[in-house]
Amino acid sequence: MSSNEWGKALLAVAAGTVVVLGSLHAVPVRAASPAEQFKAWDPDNDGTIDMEEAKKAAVAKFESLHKDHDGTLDMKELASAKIDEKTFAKADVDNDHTLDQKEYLMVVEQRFKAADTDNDGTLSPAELKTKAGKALSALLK
Ligand SMILES: [Ca+2]
Ligand SMILES: [Ca+2]
Ligand SMILES: [Ca+2]
Repeated sequence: MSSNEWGKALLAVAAGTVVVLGSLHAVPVRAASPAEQFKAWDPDNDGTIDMEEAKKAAVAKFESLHKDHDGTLDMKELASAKIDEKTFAKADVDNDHTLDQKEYLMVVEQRFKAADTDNDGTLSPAELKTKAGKALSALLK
């Protein structure tokens, strides 16, 4: 599937259209729909993601990226988290050119706050769909 098709699919979901991922065929591992994804990050099922829930998901992601189990992630391991060099450099407070879990969670915290546009301490599905919300999602999934 081309990235263009993905973009269209995401737009359709954002517009509230029901997209049956299966109909896009030939996806070897079926990706979770945004709604399913949201549910997975909202274990208390209150319809919003709070900081604790975001950090829990982020820790799970950190563990899954953490293939060599040395306690830190380098730029390469962080590829799917979409952390750019500038963010990386800022988050790497001990300057060892890797992010440990604490440093990773700092980025989560930053992006969470950026995405929480109404400043109520939680993220609604709508807030998660914003640019900042998507940047946060990349750290969680
Ligand atoms: Ca929740
Ligand atoms: Ca570091
Ligand atoms: Ca909010």
